[in-house]
Formats: sequence, structure tokens, C-alpha cells
Amino acid sequence: MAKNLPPSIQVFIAHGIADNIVPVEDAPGIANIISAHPRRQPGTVHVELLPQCDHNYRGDATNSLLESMQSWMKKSTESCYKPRPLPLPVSSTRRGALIVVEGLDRSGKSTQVERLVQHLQARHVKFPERTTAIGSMINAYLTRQSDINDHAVHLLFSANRWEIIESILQSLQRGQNVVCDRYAFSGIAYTWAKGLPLDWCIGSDAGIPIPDVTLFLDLDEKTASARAAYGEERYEKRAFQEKVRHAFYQVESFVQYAGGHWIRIDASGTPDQVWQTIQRHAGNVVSHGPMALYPLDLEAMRPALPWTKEGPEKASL
Ligand code: T5A
Repeated sequence: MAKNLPPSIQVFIAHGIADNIVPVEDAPGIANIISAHPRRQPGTVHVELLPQCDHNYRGDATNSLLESMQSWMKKSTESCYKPRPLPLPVSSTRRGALIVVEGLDRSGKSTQVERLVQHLQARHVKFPERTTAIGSMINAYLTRQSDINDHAVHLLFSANRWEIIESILQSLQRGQNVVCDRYAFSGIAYTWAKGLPLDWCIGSDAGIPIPDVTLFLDLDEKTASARAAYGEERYEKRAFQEKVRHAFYQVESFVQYAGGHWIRIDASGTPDQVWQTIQRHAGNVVSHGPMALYPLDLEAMRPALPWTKEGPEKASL
């Protein structure tokens, strides 16, 4: 984050490719504004410094950009679609943080989530939650004891989240941190990888809270498939997992566009190496304190959804 700026404006420097790039009027060749994020905080803007703008130039560049950013933000946030925060009852307690760990099958999520739960003394939630009536139907499907239509099972995964969301909000409200092993992003990525329309995949989870951070354990399907017990469940096939990984990368981009905080973590190291990174990022979120919670919102993400509504090529399971 750039220093020496008034507290009403925070500048997040992003690297890499971004959608919806707007050149900064007064500083051509220095930076592009990527997007304003009314979801995060009023006065937050993401900029991308162009490659020719070297590190030493960063301070001056950001200061000279200030005015154009302010006028650009005013214009864009006035016309921008603004979702309302989720209504949490007013409380004197600082709310807990909602931390989600995502990844392919066998990427090491449960191993890291257990550590994180213990480290933060957090509530542990796992999706699918197989102990409920809906969860037992999902379990039968995943373990191939029953067959369920792709649309129907997607809705079951969603329903399984909805039946627990209220109690998650209550925990957050009481000030308890919540760590989720998988979340709606798995729902979107896995069903989209089967070839169902993307906005349909998102729709059934619209309204659930966007996490304070999503930690995506990135592991190639070949390495994951060499791990213990791989192949026991329905989706544990390398060709399909490859499509899911690609789908997750896309989900990352439109969730970030809508203001979600998503961190891709190399999960190929030892459990201890992965843990060091997880601990650092989760610690940042908890120590900075969570902000308002916003609902997952198809309209906010729509400008960033991929051109084709088709998922990756239909996979056979
Ligand atoms: N699904 C889920 C949907 O389609 N839609 C949805 O909405 C949701 C929520 C079940 C399936 O449901 C799908 C996705 C899944 O296909 P699950 O129960 O979370 O979801 O299944 P898995 O992802 O397979 O969960 P696992 O517990 O089996 O795998 P994890 O949690 O990723 O991995 P973990 O920690 O259990 O580790 C697996 C093995 O690797 C070792 C561990 O010791 C263990 O043996 N390991 C490591 N080895 C080397 N290096 C490391 N860093 C390691 N970390 C762990």
C-alpha cells in the first residue's frame, strides 16, 4: 500500500493482468486504474503500475496520481453498482474473520485448516457438511452410492451451505473467527467444470457472505493424485481436476473484481512450508480487523465474467 496518502484513500498496487483497465488521465505511461472497490471501503482504488515505472518512481507516481484518482473515483463510484453490506446486528464486539481455504481434491486443505483452527482458536466448518440430511445425500453421491443429476447435486451443495450460513454469521457476530474448508467457490468451480452455465453455477450461492480472505492452495493435479487415498471419490480424476483448476483461476479473477480478497498459495511444498504462508496471510486479515461483510453478488461480478458462458469442455465422470 502506498504511503503518504490521506487516510480517505488507500492505494493497492497490483501486478499482473487486470480487467477493466482505465488509463489515468494525468499520468499516462505510469499507471492504470484497475477498478474502484466500493465493497471494500469507500475511497479504495486499485492501480497497476506499468512495467516502465520502476520501483524508485513509485512514491512520486502515486502522489501525482492522487487528484486524477479522486475525480475518477467520484465519477465511477457514483455510477457504479453498489451492493449493500449484509445486515449484521449492531454489536459492541468486533466481529470475527471469515477465512476460506479452497483447492483441488487432496491439495492439503484439511491439513492446513486443522492447524489454522487451532492457531486462531477458530470455529471449524467443512463443506460439504456431510452430517446433515442434505449432506448425507451429497456423501452418497460422492462415494458413488447414488447418482444425482448435475443440476440437482449442485443445488444440494448450495443448500448445504445455506443451512449453515446463519450460524456462521452468528459466530462472526459474537467475535469468533471462522475457518471454512471449501466454500461456494468450490461449488462454482466444480459445476462449471462440468459444463453448466457459469451464471447458473453462481446464482444458487448469491447472497452468502464474501469471505474476508480466500486462501487457494494451488497444486497441480498430477501431484495431488499421488497423495494418499486419491481416486476414492467421484471427482478424483486427473482430467476433471485439471478443468476444475482452470475454473478456479477464473473464479479468482471475478471474485477479486467484485472486491473479494483471494490469495493463491503454492501448495507443493511440505506441510510446514505451506503453513508458514497460510499463517502469515491469515494473521494479516485477523490483525487488521475485518470490515463490512458483503454478499456474493452476480451483478457485481458480471462485468468480469468470462466471455463465453460455457464452462471448460464437458468432462466425463
Ligand atoms: N464439491 C465440494 C463440489 O463439487 N461442490 C461444492 O460445493 C463443494 C463444497 C468433496 C468433493 O466435493 C466437491 C469437491 C470434492 O471433490 P472434500 O470432502 O473437501 O470435498 O474432498 P477433498 O478435497 O478430497 O478433501 P480431502 O480432505 O480428501 O483433501 P484435502 O483436504 O485437500 O487434503 P488433506 O489435507 O486431507 O491431505 C490429503 C493427503 O495429502 C497429505 C495428507 O497427509 C493426506 O494424506 N498432505 C501432504 N502431502 C505432501 N505435502 C503436503 N503439503 C501435504 N499436505 C497434505
